[in-house]
Amino acid sequence: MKHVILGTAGHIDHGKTSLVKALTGVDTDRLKEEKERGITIELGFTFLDLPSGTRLGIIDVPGHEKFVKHMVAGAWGIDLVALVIAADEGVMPQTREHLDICRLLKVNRGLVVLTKIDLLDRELLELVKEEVTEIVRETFLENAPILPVSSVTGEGIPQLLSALDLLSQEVRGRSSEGLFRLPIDRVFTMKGFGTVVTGTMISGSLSLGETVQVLPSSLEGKVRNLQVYGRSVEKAVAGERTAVNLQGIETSAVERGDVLIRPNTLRATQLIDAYLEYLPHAPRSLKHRTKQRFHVGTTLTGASVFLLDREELAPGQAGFVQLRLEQPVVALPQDRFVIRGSSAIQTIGGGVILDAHPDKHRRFSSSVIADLSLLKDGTSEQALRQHIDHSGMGGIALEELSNRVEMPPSDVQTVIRQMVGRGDLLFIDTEKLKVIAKGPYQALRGVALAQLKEFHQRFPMKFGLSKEELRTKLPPEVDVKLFQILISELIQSKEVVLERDKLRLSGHDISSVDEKGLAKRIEAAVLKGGLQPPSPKELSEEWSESEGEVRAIFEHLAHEGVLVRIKNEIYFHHVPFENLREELISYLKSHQEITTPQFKEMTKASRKYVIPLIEYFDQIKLTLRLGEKRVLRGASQKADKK
Ligand SMILES: Nc1nc2c(ncn2[C@@H]2O[C@H](COP(=O)(O)OP(=O)(O)OP(=O)(O)O)[C@@H](O)[C@H]2O)c(=O)[nH]1
Ligand SMILES: [Mg+2]
Repeated sequence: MKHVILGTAGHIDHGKTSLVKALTGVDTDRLKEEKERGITIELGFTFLDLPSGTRLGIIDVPGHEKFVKHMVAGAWGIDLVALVIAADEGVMPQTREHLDICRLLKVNRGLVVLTKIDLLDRELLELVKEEVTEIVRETFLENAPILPVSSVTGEGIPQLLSALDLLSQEVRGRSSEGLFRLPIDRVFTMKGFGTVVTGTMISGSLSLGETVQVLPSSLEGKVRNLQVYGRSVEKAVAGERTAVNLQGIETSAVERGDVLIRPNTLRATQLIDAYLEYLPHAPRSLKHRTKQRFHVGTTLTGASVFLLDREELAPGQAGFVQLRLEQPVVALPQDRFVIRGSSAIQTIGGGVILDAHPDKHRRFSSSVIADLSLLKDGTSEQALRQHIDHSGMGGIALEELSNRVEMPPSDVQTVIRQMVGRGDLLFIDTEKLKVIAKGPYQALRGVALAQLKEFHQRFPMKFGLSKEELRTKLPPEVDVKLFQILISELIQSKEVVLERDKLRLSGHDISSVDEKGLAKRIEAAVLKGGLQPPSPKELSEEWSESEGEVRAIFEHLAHEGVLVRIKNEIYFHHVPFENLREELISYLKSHQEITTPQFKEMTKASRKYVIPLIEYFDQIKLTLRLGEKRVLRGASQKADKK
């Protein structure tokens, strides 16, 4: 069954509620105060099945100027409006204001109903029609039908029904593909059931038993019962008036203006970029940074309006603004909003949300304005691309993107995969669908290479730096996964070498920076030392060279295999070391074992070298210590096996 939502609009006492009753038989004024005062205060809800079979949900709004905020909440998300004008009174202030609100909210279909025609002459009716034609000029109601009715006699009601039926055919169904979102317009307790919230489902769908979350409080509950127009259903979809019985959430913890979502699919925001249309009959120019009332969904909060592209906004002008909100709200790009004045309370403007999670902007920045222009006039896909490009070196995940564009997450996914396929993006995390754009990735790569280069320049004698050290030199938003991808890619492309846990540029070569020829001198000195070689400290003191530099070259030479590092301060030249090793092996082969004094005799070195040396042979598993003696490891194993 097709579902279409109709909202009433119009000045106080012009017969909106009576009209709804004439159409449906239901009196939507339920409150005692409403009955006593004969006015509507809260939103009223009912529905009607049209001859074609479409189910028409009806939201009746109050006309009283004090309750315009309720009217905005009611009108947000309607498909059709019935602008109600009492024929005996004609156009009045809230007639215009409600029309403005509908226009700003981009309600784009509706009709005008002239009520109370039983109270006046037909000639006068023509005059009222002229007045109506005047106010709807250049609005979405310009060519809309004008239907004279009497809710008392029933005259004109059948014609109104047909007109509504016809209009309903033109309404496009909402996408149930998008993120589930239900701006709450009523909260109450149902005896034996607990908390019930109602609203018009803006997008997506919801099923019985699902877990839902209330924003901005983030409270979670379960869908215990689900109703659409008073009938229990398994599943409710976008466009339907939905009542959700929530298990696990107190009635007092929810209020009108909250939004029901699936947990963690959307985040509330207090900073919004928007395109604001300032109404031609606003009383004065809108100055930068003034505080106004901001309506979105069923929420109302205070907002400071930062004008991004001009000093002030004159009546009739439009411009880019950044709204800083007093309370967090849930919003998505393409959502419409209304601004009402904070002192003289009247509707002064409204427009479209462009980004619900922007950065704070500098004013008069041409790049900011260019970006916002694209969000305003471009396609969702272009907007998506822009957000990915701007997400910088940290990349951006699907969940965040779903908060930034008006696109079902499944579509976002498709576009991301296409862009990855084309090489425009790189996956950082295929599970979370986190991506980084090519530009920022290249920039990140540049930063990493520059950091390595700088390190080599500062410490020419060091091989390189550890992965962790390099990571601390990159922007903090770069996560572990991205870092791993970057390092592997740099190694694969042979621009960077990973050796002994150190990263270095492949072109970095210590000998090329050793201008003093220290490496040669050290090699000679250590070779000359034979089995009693000088330490880095001794040489640096003897030659008055920097100890760090000398030590780095020792390390380098050890790395190159010229020296053998036995212990911290003890390096042997590989030639005497190899000779010793050969001698030891042949000794053990003929004598089976060797004591430390015998080994000392073999080396002719002092204990300072002898002990570390023999321990080193144990360590490299050439020898095996058995009490005071050493044997060849292989030989002892053979002996064991026997
Ligand atoms: N004679 C006549 N009276 C009507 C008609 N429609 C409404 N009325 C009367 O006008 C008064 C106001 O009607 P409502 O339907 O409450 O007006 P409303 O637009 O809902 O008012 P608010 O919700 O407070 O803005 C009531 O006394 C109705 O009986 C009509 O078609 N003919
Ligand atoms: Mg009413």
